[in-house]
Amino acid sequence: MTLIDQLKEYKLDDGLLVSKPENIQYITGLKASFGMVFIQKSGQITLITDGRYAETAKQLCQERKINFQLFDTDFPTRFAQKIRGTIGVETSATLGQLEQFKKWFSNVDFKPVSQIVENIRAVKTTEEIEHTRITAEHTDQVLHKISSYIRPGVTEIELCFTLENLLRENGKFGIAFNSIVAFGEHTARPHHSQTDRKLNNNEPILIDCGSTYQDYHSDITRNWWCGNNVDKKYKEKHDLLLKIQTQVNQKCISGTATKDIDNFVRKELKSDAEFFTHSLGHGTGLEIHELPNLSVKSESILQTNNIITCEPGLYYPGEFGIRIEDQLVVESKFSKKHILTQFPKELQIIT
Ligand SMILES: [Mn+2]
Repeated sequence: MTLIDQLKEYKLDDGLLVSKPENIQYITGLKASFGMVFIQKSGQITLITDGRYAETAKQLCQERKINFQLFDTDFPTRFAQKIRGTIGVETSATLGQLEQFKKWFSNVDFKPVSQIVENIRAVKTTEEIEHTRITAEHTDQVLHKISSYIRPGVTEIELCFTLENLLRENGKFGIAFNSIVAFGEHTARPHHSQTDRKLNNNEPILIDCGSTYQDYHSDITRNWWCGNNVDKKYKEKHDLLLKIQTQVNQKCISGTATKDIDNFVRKELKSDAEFFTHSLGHGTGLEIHELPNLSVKSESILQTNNIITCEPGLYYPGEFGIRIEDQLVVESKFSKKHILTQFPKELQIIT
């Protein structure tokens, strides 16, 4: 599936205006706070940006054989007003952006469309998979290192700071998202923000983090226990989740409806299903959350070379929560080597 196929499918005979930064980056290679890409059915692509990015943009356009238009005061008369017809505009554009587009492209009717470029981005190239593999391997190494910082008395904020320094590794990698570091009862909040709460002996720890390499994101969640006396209920629920998560990874093969995979988890959890309070997973790439969605509400079918997370969780308010998250490359058959996150999934006990 190419962009041009997508334009045909969405009946955008006069073209598509792309404004989402990650989509612009995907098509042209340009990372910019301001830009647009105009795509025509003929296959002609035009990158539009202002003077701050012009030099980089021109070079990229030359390499990729796309047209360049400088966004300056003459842009509306020189380029935009010459475009006519019905042009697709991404629903990710803000109302403010749309008002501006209407002023510049005054002879155009805009038709809101969603997920055109995102549908293409969902299937990764060899290079994109390689970038993700590199960043996932790095995050695995960081998790091995962070274990030595998990000790009674450390606060969530301190541990998170150490974690994120390790993830950056002197600038070689970036941070994929605000890392989640939760102790004790805080682990029951799936997206907890770290506090100055100290870790006590015989408490659980949940860490959900990732790094970026060439702007591709890794994402992993693991669980630790500090102390010798692992709570019986906690251990039981961790064992249950581990068993199901391992099984569900094997169901992530091309041709499978993601809602069926999500439903499988809920069925296996039986009476604990009510404590699994979010969807099963998501695609990753230039963004941390992209297509496909793994959810009961999703119509997505897994495709070869999707990169997805598989992250069932159980959350018992006021007590504890557990989430086991792997990131994997979808293929037609399951193999352990398609799992990008190789850090052990078993409960990590720190004594
Ligand atoms: Mn995730």
